[in-house]
Amino acid sequence: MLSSDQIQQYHEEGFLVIDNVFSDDEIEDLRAVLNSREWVDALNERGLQEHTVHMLNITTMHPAFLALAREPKVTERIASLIGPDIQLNHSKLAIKPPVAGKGLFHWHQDFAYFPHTNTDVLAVMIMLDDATPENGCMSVVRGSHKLGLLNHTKDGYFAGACLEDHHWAEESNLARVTPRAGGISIHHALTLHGSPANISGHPRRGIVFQYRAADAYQLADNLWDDGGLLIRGKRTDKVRCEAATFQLPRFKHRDPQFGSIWRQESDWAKEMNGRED
Ligand SMILES: O=C(O)CCC(=O)C(=O)O
Repeated sequence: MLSSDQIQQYHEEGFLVIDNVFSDDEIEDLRAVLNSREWVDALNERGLQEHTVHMLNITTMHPAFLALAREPKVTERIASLIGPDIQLNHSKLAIKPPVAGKGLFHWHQDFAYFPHTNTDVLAVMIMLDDATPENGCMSVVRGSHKLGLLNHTKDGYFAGACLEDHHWAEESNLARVTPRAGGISIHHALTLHGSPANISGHPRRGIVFQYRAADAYQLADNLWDDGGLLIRGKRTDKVRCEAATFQLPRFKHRDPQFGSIWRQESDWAKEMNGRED
């Protein structure tokens, strides 16, 4: 469970850092998975390469990651934030290799990629290495989850990043997110965040689970392989809608990673509407 101070901080600032959630042995076991024959076989089967910065669907690739997504040390904590019935939206291994230019993420809100009917959606990152400014830790804009969904489009298409740079211009509004190995960070899906490339000379490994309240229905983008996986509580088949207007990401080029499963437009209507995407 989270303390009342932690719950208050999440609601006020849009993020939390909690150290010492996992023991050294537990983290060592997770690191060992990444060096195991089973993991290499899982990568080979899918034609993936180890240095992929964001490797999605990891709960489907190894039982250790499935168990981790359901680990009560995480799920009991986030139940204090998004309620008892929790689903996975997606999972990923977030490796920042020490390769020039790799692993930079421009300022964005995760929600812009996969808007839902309500905003009880959050990311948990479990650190397998200490997160530091040198290895490209995230920075967040404190309280930015209260700004609603910001503009992530350029020329009408999804840009993958927010272009309103005044939001992160004021250094005193920013917080570096630096959990140590075994610690976690939690951030609201509307929290504006970004991170630079890794210049530390060593890889930075984190495991990210995007969770959602079971009554948050996804409005756009992909249904990932583990999307909708029941993590805690029950499936209610209820939808809760917040009173807000969300921009759906409209993609200029079809990208196998970022589809648009619920376009709300038939091929015929799309043609009539004069849209080419
Ligand atoms: O890997 C990181 O440090 C940040 C990744 C990120 O910003 C994201 O996945 O939304």
